[in-house]
Amino acid sequence: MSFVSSFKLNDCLVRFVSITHLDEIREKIESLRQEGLLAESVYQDYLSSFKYRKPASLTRAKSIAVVAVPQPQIRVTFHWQSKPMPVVIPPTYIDVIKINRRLRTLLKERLGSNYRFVRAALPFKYLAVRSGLAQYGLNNITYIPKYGSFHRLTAFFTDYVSEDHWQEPRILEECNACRKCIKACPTGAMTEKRFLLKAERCLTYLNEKPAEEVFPDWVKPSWHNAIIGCMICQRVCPYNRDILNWYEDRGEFSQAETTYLLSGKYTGRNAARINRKLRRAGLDLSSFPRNLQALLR
Ligand code: B12
Repeated sequence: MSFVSSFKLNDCLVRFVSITHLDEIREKIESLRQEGLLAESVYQDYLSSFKYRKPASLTRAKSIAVVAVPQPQIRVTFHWQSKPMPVVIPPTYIDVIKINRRLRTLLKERLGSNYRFVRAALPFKYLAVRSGLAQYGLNNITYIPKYGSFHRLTAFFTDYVSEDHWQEPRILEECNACRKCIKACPTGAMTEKRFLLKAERCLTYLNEKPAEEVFPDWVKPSWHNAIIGCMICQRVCPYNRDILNWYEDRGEFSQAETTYLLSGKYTGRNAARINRKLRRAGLDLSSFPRNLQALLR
């Protein structure tokens, strides 16, 4: 029997690896931790929830389907001091649940409705690169043809049996002679000395924390460039040149709404209403007012 093992679903790319690599993935992450290359706070906040085993709901899982979903930057406009202030939300923050649901439907349509697909909690970049679906950029994120780094990654355990695409991790050839991202990163999260990001210095790590946590003193106000996350290393990347102007507008906030968001006092129906509006743009109240204050200042 021949199996489909690498294909496109609309603009999404799909690749499979065997679940026999789960131990190797865990060992890789754990060894980085033991070598002291992963800050304990980053490990606890993001990596400790990975599950390197078959899900209880799909014990007959055989493969992991890794998927790259192209996504634009999102733009929302805050009206402030009688001026429209457009702000950016990087790719990957929007429509997470909707995308996963849609992908499951598309995968079943493509491979057969008898197969099951259960979302995996695993390190997606590593999976994407090990499957050959994507390549690492020097800025530590992954790149695919045409859409560069503008894609969301996800993965599903499945009982579908595919060819195993496991391979050595690769870095974009274009990165060999380019240091633009390292030079542009203002926080020193990227250095020549190591490939792995110093995540604890990444602006995204700091502005994804709940708003009660103030930015450290070493963060210069002029560095803030997105309402959440950061676009600096992706914006300077020559590989992204052709998609840099790919934006989707997801709403406007009036002067009154902006004033409310800057107030930091959110209760009752007003809070619920504005949170719904924020969610359409991949945001929520948890990073307000800090991130908006930092941008509008
Ligand atoms: C933790 C995390 C963060 C942390 C830490 C980032 C990090 N580098 O780990 C913080 C909060 C800082 C962060 C920031 C961002 N993140 Co993030 N994050 C994650 C998360 C939850 C896990 C990432 C992870 O596995 N880290 C562990 C490290 C060890 O893995 P790794 O980076 O792949 O490291 C490997 C390489 O360094 C490699 N390696 C080491 N040496 C060498 C040498 C060579 C030559 C080679 C080839 C490889 C190599 O080995 C390491 C181990 O495998 C994933 C979601 C998920 N479930 O996977 C999203 C995810 C990685 N993030 C994502 C995004 C978009 C971002 C931001 C761009 C958001 C933004 N715009 O602000 C920034 C980018 C920061 C940056 N330049 O890396 C996307 C990436 C999509 C893409 N195109 O790559 C993901 C996949 C979310 C998603 N569902 O799409 N993130």
